[in-house]
Amino acid sequence: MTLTRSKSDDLLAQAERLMPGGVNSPVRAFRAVGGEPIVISSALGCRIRDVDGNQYIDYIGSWGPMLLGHAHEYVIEAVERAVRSGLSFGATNPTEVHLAELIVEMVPSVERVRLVNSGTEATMSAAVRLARGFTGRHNIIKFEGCYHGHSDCLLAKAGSGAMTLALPDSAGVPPAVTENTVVLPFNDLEAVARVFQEQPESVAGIIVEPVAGNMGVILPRDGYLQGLKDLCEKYGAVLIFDEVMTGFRVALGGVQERTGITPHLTCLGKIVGGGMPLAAYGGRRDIMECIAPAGPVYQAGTLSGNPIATAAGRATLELLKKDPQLYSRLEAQSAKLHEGLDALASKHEVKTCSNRAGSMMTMFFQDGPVVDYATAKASDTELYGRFFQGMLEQGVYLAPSQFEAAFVGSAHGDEEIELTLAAADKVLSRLKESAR
Ligand code: KE4
Repeated sequence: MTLTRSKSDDLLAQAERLMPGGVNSPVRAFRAVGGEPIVISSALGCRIRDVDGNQYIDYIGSWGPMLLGHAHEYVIEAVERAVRSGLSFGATNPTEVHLAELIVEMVPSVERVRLVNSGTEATMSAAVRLARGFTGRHNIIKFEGCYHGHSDCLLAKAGSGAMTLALPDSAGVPPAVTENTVVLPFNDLEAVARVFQEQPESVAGIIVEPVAGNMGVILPRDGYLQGLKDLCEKYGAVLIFDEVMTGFRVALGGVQERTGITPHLTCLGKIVGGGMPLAAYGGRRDIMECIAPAGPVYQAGTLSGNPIATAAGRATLELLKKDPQLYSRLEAQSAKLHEGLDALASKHEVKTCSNRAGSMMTMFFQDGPVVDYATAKASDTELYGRFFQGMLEQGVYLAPSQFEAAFVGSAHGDEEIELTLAAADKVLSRLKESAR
């Protein structure tokens, strides 16, 4: 079934004449899976509709924010009420105070919080500047395959040896900017210990996705997160959990609630803004009190804590708070999808390995196991691209890259899971036939 897509194509042609790649964020261009993206005109619950009227079951959910489904009436009504009182004041407003209160209440490590406008801002301010300002040290450890937004010093790739400092991972980033970034393999605690042993006074902080989502979903090995925390506490470095994707996703209080391992700082985004441009960083009081105007580490933002964005975030967190069974329902639906896809891949003899943390998952097209960037990269990305395109034609919208997560939300009911598995049955059988 080929989708009618003339209106998408016309708009994309116009978009490409106006915006680099026709998009405002690279992954949306479908370069990793081939073909042309679709232009989305509306969304409701777990479904999206494109400008040609095609409808899809959506497993991207705006890359994570739409845990409660698109256009949830409680969130929409909160935003509608807020806009009638003005869009932005550039001053403290009641809603940002209420949202800050909810974040401090829900996220175990957060005693003080600063609201910003994107995950990139949160990690840039927390990971780099605040950890450096608090410790007086310069080096930041990050992990290969983990993505923390596009700030210069975090767009870095491993140098020639584990001990050497990182190289830029994007044009336009001067080598001098990544010289204080150390990039190590994810899930390798020994590699981190060696850096601390070699340079005990140099590391300002470690930033980690406590469950990785940006090389596909990869879970931390047993003991890994606690090991990172122990090393940070032994050597006086700041442990930062980048929970932009996992916060309010894998549990109300994120990975730190699921594991009981609390970092010194946490970055939040996506769900915390309910789909609006809002993110946050927070953590231990003495560290956060270093942030201006309370302390000497500068960070600012015209629209930070904006009354409309905070209305969406507050309404979202209020819904999570008053639905204690939400995460067990999400677990059940996600497990149904996960196990169903695994069974179908086996049935059609397509090699896959699925990793899942709560309602975020990735089906890697390979035998597995997938435990770090190197093993993730061994996946058959061409086969994933064909699976993606086949599912799109069947009305299922997956992440347009093997190295992203799929998200199940509270609006994905039994019907949608069954429709998804029926689509996967057809597509995987075709993949097998064409592989012969
Ligand atoms: P933003 O600046 O895009 O709001 O957040 C950056 C970020 C930080 N930390 C983590 C763990 C993240 O996953 C992200 C952004 N995630 C990507 C999806 N892999 C956003 C999608 C996109 O780049 O368009």
